[in-house]
Amino acid sequence: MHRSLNPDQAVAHWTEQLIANGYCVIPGLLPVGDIEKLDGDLAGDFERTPFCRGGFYGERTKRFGRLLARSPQAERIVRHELVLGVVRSVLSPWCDTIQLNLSQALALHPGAPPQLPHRDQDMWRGSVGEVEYLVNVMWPFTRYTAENGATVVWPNSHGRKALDREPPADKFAAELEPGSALVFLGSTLHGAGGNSSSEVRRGAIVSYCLGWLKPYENQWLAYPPEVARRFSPELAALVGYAQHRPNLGNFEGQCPSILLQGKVPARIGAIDALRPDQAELVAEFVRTQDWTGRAAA
Ligand SMILES: O=C(O)CCC(=O)C(=O)O
Ligand SMILES: [Fe+2]
Repeated sequence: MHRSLNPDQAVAHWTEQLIANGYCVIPGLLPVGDIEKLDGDLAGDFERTPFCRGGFYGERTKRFGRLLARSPQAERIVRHELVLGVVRSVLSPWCDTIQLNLSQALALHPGAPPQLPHRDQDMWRGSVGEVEYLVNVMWPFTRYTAENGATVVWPNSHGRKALDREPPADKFAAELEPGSALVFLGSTLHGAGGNSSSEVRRGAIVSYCLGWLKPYENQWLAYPPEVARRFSPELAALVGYAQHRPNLGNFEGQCPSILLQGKVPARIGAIDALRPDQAELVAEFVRTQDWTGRAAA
């Protein structure tokens, strides 16, 4: 049905679903072959990464981040155009630009108990019920079934409902096929299901947040300049080589993407990076300023 939607209509359609219900499952986003390649590139990491420790991550799970440094295929999921369109339309009321919050591969092994139901926005201590801080995207590499621990989602638990003491009664296991994705808000109650099957549930979580927040995964350490230098400008901006106007995340007062060019000057000099409304305010102030205290040239 959605094949008939043009890209803008598709963004509007899925944004509406996401905002109305707190989640949506988008089918057929990528060819299964792309997902298989990504899963294959990460096979050694899935094998050799130790199991997590702690009751939240879960001791029958393995997780590792920095997917963009581990597989060239990771950009396919991180920069998926429809997903980015949806994320931008959900988060743009509160920020100038979005940023990558994390890219994390996750294997849920047989015997993993269900995860604590939680809201990912609780990693920050901002106001609840007024702001959406992040959008999460779960990309399955294997099939996700109720039996192998498909993510459990509480529909309509988002936004102001995050203030309710009791969660809504209804929840469901988001069964997914590779190539599709589960998209949900930072305010939506969810958690990994329990894996009572004999198979490993593998996938990746990619999340995006307001460009002025501290991201969950330290993106500048995950992708230092010598790594980010190989990224497209769009990808580099998504992992933090961009300023969030006004002037946030700068390097020596300029856009940190300056570090991805050839030679970085020893002394750089700061340049305003303001939103248009702020630039106008400042320009007007400077224009009408009657300043006689200037030292003689
Ligand atoms: O593995 C899942 O299905 C969900 C994991 C999750 O929500 C988390 O780790 O924050
Ligand atoms: Fe979560």
